[in-house]
Amino acid sequence: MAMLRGFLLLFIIFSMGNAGADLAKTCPVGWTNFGFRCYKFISQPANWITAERNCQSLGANLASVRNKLEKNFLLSLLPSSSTRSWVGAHDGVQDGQWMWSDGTAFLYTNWCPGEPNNSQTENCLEINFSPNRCWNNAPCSILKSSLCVKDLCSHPAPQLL
Ligand SMILES: [Ca+2]
Ligand SMILES: [Ca+2]
Repeated sequence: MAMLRGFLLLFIIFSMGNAGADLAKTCPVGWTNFGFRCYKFISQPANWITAERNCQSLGANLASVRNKLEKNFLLSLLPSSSTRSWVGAHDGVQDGQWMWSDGTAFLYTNWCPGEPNNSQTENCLEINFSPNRCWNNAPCSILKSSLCVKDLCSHPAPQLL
């Protein structure tokens, strides 16, 4: 009976046409789904801008964080509790004005106590800093692992030429 219900559910889903197709969307191989986005941990150490460009080459950006659930999920992607990793926020345009590279509004934060500090020299955001696994601003030139994000339903940009 449970099996029959399962088949029925599948039938209903696939009968929904485009809606069914959307439900069936999955992240590319090597990416992990959370919510409506796909995430990838990049172990190769890089400075912040190189890490962002690398994410862009994969059709993504350095990860933005919108809430506590996403913050915790990103931590779960790190190979150890001491792996400090770049995400997509910087205040390089204007000191103290933090922005996410993917355009997400910078609203949720998880700064460590006393952070962000050294406002002129630390313009990029790393996660998993200190035993509290909170956020730190650090010099963008430091080499770290990184986390990329892209939308589950994103499509390649149309070729203009
Ligand atoms: Ca700064
Ligand atoms: Ca700092």
